[in-house]
Amino acid sequence: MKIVAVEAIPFAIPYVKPLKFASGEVRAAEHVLVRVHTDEGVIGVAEAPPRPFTYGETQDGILAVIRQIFAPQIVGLTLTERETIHARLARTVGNPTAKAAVDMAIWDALGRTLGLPVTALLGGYTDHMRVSHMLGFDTPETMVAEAERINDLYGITTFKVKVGRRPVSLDTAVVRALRERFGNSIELYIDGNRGWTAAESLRAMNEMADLDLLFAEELCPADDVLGRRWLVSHLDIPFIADESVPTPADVTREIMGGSATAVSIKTARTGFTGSRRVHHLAEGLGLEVVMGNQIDGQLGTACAVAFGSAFELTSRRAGELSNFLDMADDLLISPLRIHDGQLHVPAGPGLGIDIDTDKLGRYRTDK
Ligand code: MUC
Ligand code: MG
Repeated sequence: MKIVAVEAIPFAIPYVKPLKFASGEVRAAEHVLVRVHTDEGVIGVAEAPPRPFTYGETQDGILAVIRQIFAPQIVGLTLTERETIHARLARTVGNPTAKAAVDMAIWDALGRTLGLPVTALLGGYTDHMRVSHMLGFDTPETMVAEAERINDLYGITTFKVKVGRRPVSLDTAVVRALRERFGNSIELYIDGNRGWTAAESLRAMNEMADLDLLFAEELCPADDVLGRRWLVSHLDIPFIADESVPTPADVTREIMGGSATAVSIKTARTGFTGSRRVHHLAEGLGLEVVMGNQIDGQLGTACAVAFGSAFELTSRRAGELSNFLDMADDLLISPLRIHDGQLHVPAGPGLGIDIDTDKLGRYRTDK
């Protein structure tokens, strides 16, 4: 079970439909595949999605930090020394998706070595989650049409609407159009990616008071400390902290400071080891939790559903597990399939997935 090598491989797969939101836009999955090799010939995998506009990580930066800093710190340790590995990676501030991918590839290698699914090792609560789909910026008509398409094709009935950084009236018109088209047959919530001020956020929330929103996520920046606390104190639905809580300590700060009342857990940024910590913290504090999506490919989504299904709290709400639908292709031999609004955890040891080496050969950008 000794780790003998950690590889970081850049790849790029275009999006058929780019996703636009208040803090940025994604047109291609320019991610990093991490492969952890053991002395028994087992290979664990995971992917790191750079989000420069959120965490400041870039594809080149992820390759460098894994190859030059993280790999030398963990080669020679065994797969069961996960807390030692976590402590060594945690010495470096930031770099959340690079750390998370290394952590999850180690869990995958451990599961494959033991012949057990990672989801069972984590908690084994259930084998599937309901899926929530993210609707990126467009006109109200186009966003309603997209929700109809996703609902028809995949049976998805929960939608997260991206808002912020464009006229508030346009965003509220989108949410109103969705509610009018689908009535109470769908769940709706919004994510501002810090695009509004606290005052704009409250005005928008008041305008949408009759639209039965489930949650409001990261509407204004957490650094507007008093403004955000004021906003959250005026809301009667949970306010989800997402990019303001990349670590468990950030969760404590935001929740205890009154700047959020719910948490988005993203395995892409806290891996399995850190996401467990966030889950336990949320459970202890009695917080709502949503499994978020860092605009992951299928490998990242397999990680999110493995974790989300492992616990009662994380599987309660629909998880954001469908961004990969907008990609032109992916790396897995057996693609993930969403049916009846649900995604099942791939069966099998580790993450239950295998990388298609032909596809990796086609999309890797280092050869
Ligand atoms: C989300 O929930 O915010 C967009 C930016 C980011 O960091 O994650 C995505 C989705
Ligand atoms: Mg978000």
